[in-house]
Amino acid sequence: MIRRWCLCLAVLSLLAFRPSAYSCIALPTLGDRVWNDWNADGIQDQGEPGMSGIEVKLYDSAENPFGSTLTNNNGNFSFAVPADEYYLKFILPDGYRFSPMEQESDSLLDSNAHPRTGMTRGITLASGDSDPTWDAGMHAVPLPGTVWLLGTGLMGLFGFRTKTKK
Ligand SMILES: [Ca+2]
Ligand SMILES: [Ca+2]
Repeated sequence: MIRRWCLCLAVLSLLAFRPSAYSCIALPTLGDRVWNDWNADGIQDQGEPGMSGIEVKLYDSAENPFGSTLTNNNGNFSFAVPADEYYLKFILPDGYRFSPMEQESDSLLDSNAHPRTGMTRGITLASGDSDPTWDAGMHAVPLPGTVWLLGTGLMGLFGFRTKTKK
């Protein structure tokens, strides 16, 4: 019993004189979301879902690769990195385009991927920062024939006769 108390006192003494032994230094973080921008306006509207499994690459201030990750089921991603300047690059899946960037004054809701390259502007992170304003809106490229089908639907709507099997 005495031995156990001695051990506890020894541990507490160490912690008391070395606060760094039990405190963690949190790295700055950045993120936040890739979403399916159904109306292609570059703004996260209510009901537009996140896109999972999208690759997001991180580059350092010299534009060297620094890391990469995939978005989760909600389309979210994040990096915890040392304070510095970084760039993100979002990788488009087949059949998608980027939405227009920075269309909204609310940076939590706008898209930050360049429509041609998928790269963001430089992101400066200082110690203790948490920046969840970096997003990418993507929308499906219409497949060939979509206009034809729409036209067919409109013709039906306006009373054109269609053949049906009896
Ligand atoms: Ca939208
Ligand atoms: Ca944003």
